[in-house]
Amino acid sequence: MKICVLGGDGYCGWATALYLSAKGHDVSIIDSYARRLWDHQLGVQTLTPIRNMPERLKAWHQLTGQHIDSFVGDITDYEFLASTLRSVEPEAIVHFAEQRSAPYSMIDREHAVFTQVNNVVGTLNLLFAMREFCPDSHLVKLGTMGEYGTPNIDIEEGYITIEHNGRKDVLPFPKQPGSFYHLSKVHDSHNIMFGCRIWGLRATDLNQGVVYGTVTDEIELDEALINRFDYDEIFGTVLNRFCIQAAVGHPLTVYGKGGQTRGYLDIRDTVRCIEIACLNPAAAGECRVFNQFTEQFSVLEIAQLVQTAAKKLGREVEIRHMPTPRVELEEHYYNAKHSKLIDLGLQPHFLSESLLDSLMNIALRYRDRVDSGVFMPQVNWRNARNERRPARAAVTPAELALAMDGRS
Ligand code: NAD
Ligand code: USQ
Repeated sequence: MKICVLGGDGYCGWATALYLSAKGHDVSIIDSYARRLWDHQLGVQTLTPIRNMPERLKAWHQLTGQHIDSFVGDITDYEFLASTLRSVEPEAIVHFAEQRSAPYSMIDREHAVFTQVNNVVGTLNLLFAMREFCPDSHLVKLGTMGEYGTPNIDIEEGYITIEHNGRKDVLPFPKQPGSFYHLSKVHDSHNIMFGCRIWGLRATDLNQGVVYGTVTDEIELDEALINRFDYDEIFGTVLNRFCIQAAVGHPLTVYGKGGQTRGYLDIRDTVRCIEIACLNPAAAGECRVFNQFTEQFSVLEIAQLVQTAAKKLGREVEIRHMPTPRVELEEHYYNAKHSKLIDLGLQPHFLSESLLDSLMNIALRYRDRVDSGVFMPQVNWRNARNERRPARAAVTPAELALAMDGRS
């Protein structure tokens, strides 16, 4: 298939682009490299030294003979997006290209506004460009489990049957998101549903849980293909953060009681879920929702699993509870359905000790790059304006220029 991966320079997008290319699909990437810029502005960097896009793509071509096209631009720029889609004529469009950090969106007004404009306008532009230039293409959009929040009832896959005053209907599942970022995904979902309804577009909204891991079969082929492994308080997700904290002997930062329960999945399952969605497109006018995760854990359970795995590697690590900087339930009911991707053939990689070992070993390999100053949370949901520590020159201007190179 001809597949366009929006956000293909990012954590999930890069792994997905390589996986789809390895499967023989004709892949092109669209990315503005905005994420590399945000890291630079925040003074943080991925643990792993990711290469710039031209180097990544050259290495992939040399290793496999496969060619991936790259288009550098911002999808909030309609002319750029439309002309790119017109030239690529994709059968499927996988959309990862958003600002995806909840803490980033809660720093202050500017970051909240930026997040919602970037995400909602980008997705809206995409819907209009699809309608105009590739109306039969299938949109595979990354949503998030956090759109649902933590209701005191079972979470369905996108829709719920409701009986009210003797009448019955199937309606979108209620959304109670926990950050301005998660809210941007809810707004996207509504816009996508509307686009399918009025224009007959086809879409799959993948409500993904928290992703962990960094390696896939393709990424493992060569150091030049290395993927992101974020661990800072803004972009690091909890399981990845705990593995790096454990590797360097930092206490595991459990927010509050640690009863916050979420759906999780291995990045190797992310890439497979995307392939499954692409190979089984939604019908014209249909907006499907799949819950994309494989297991649910509380934060404390994850901390305990990491603590045990670290001990087996000879490392004692403390679990430290601290007040949660977020506004979230610290203990709650959680039971989210997630059978639709399994029904279509997903065979999950469940969280294992060997995976935790390998993540900690990656952390040890790059331990010189670990900045322990970015472990503690500084963005508090209750503040309208969070003071963040000044950005440090983690990435030099020369490195940034190199990262951004690719326009030529
Ligand atoms: P990421 O930040 O690593 O990658 C996102 C990529 O999109 C970056 O390369 C960035 O430069 C690009 N981008 C952002 N805005 C853009 C724009 N306007 N135009 C062009 N490019 C733009 O994020 P990720 O972890 O790979 O997440 C990808 C998607 O998956 C996001 O939509 C996120 O909400 C969703 N998701 C991620 C997780 C997770 O745990 N990482 C979990 C659930 C859902
Ligand atoms: N948490 C800790 N300690 C930490 C970091 C986080 O206890 O050091 C807690 C948080 O308070 C939260 C949970 O762990 O309760 C998950 O936090 P997270 O930062 O790993 O994930 P989250 O902010 O929910 O966002 C991530 C991705 C986002 C994606 C989402 C999926 O950054 O793009 O949408 O996971 S979901 O959570 O299902 O909405």
